[in-house]
Amino acid sequence: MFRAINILSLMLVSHFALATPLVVPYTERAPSIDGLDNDPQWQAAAWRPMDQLMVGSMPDATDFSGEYRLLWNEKALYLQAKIQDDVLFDSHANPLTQYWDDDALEIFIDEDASGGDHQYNYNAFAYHVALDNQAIDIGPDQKPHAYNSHIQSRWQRQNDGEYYLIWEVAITLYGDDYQDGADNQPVSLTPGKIIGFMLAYCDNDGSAEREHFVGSQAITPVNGDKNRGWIDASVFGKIQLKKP
Ligand SMILES: [Ca+2]
Ligand SMILES: [Ca+2]
Ligand SMILES: [Ca+2]
Ligand SMILES: [Ca+2]
Repeated sequence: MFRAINILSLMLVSHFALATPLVVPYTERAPSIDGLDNDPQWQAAAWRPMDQLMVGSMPDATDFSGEYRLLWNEKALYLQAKIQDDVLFDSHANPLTQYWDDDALEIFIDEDASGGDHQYNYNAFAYHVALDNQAIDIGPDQKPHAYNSHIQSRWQRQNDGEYYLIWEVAITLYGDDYQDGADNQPVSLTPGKIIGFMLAYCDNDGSAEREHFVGSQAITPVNGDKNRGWIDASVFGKIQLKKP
């Protein structure tokens, strides 16, 4: 019995330890961050699902569904998400108030893929990109801040018989030595680099709190809670930058 459990836990550990990072292709020319899907560069990038429930109930496809793809060059990581959300909702005018309860694209970045606690430090970032394109996370002072210089964001509604969003983001990466108010230098990206990454969407269509929080990673619950990404970078997935 114990032996069976030990073998099972070893299999689980090795599964996570050996999980192959998702490959991100290189693009010399940055895609236009304009919410339009007409950059030929994106054709080289594979679509990845956003289908893992973290908070609330699992929405049906018209309520929320999403997928994303990534590109990189030395300057930035480029994200394009295709999001279906029936109601776009932003009930808190102050971007620093309950930003997780308004519709938001949440981008988790752990520049050195270290994993570990990042709740009140810069070991990793959890950028809540709001409908007004501002990017909010909690700083070491345990207060929310806008990190708008890290995130260039633009979305537009599109229609292919149904309405959806194309949401494009250029993400500038900063290391765990980032300091508030300092002259921080972004990290120049290089081939082979492994980065901790997760993407999620906070969907609210008119409730007091968000109705669904769905992301790209399956998360092992802690005391029944799968909403671990804003605290623990170890639950992020990993991506690897490839250059032909
Ligand atoms: Ca574009
Ligand atoms: Ca919705
Ligand atoms: Ca880190
Ligand atoms: Ca919504």
